[in-house]
Amino acid sequence: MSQQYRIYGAEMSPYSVKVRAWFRYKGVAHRWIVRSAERQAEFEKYARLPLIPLVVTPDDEGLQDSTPILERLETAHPEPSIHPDDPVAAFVSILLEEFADEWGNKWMFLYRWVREVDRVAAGGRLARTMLPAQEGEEHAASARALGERGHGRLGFVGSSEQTAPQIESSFREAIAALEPHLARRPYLLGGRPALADLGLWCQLYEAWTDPTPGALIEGRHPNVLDWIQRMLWPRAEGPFEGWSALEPGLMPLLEQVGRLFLPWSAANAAALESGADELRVELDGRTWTQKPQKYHARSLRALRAKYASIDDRSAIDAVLERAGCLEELRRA
Ligand SMILES: N[C@@H](CCC(=O)N[C@@H](CS)C(=O)NCC(=O)O)C(=O)O
Repeated sequence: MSQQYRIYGAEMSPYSVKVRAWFRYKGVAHRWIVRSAERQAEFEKYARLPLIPLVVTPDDEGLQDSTPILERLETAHPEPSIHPDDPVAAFVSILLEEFADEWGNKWMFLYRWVREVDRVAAGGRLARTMLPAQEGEEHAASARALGERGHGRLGFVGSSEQTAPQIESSFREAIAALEPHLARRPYLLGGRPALADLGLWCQLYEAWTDPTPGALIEGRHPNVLDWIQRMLWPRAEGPFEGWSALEPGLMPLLEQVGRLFLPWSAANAAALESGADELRVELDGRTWTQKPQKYHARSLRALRAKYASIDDRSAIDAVLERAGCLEELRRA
């Protein structure tokens, strides 16, 4: 038995750096192990699924899937909490994490693989991580193959020629909304990082490492850039703020949740339920079609269960109503 947690992950994997940022914030001892071909046997000993991150506890238990990993770790190491006491801010933080994991991931994945400049850069970095012994022509060939593989997988996140403009405008809108909000506070909910920071940051951090979205962030969003760098080693600089101080800055993001993410996620779940092999939904006046994905339906159920378990929903309901999020969350 080792005293430390182990994280099998990669710098280019948003959910891996999300979990690592939690460990760094909490000061919980951990070893970061880059998942590569050389570590495959060790990885498979603990992993149920071929996905990173994989966290191995000091008791040698393997954990996967970043949201349940964080829930489990937070129970074991509750201080300082990543959940604010203010019940409205606490649920908004959970909602923004879900939005980031399931929708913000589309930003990151689309920008990484759709254009040649980003695909070349990401393919090269990924080849170095996964196949570190390769050099020269061999490395170049792997980089190309990984770039093509990424490009070929764009459909899994619902990205297509039809949906790409909407995904890209959603990204630009999100960073534009974050910029003034983060000019006034170091983290999304005030003086310390919350679950929402971990979720949203990891997608934007990854986007920032790719040339096209990196330029969009760096060119006009200096406060978002500072936050991206701050979140690599997050620390408590002050208390969380109450919801009333946060609402003006976070409302534009919540409105995106209500306008794009929740209707999309609900349509995905409905398509799976009816056995349809295509989901088709009008999002903000544009048609979106893709192959439905089981994973998102499961996490939407978990989100609705968290909403339903809140005892007194009067304050949160007023906010969710204003943001256009209430109806979809209430559905059983
Ligand atoms: N929902 C999971 C997602 C994990 C995930 O999708 N990991 C990706 C990298 S970020 C992966 O391991 N992909 C394997 C592959 O691309 O082969 C989580 O939150 O941890």
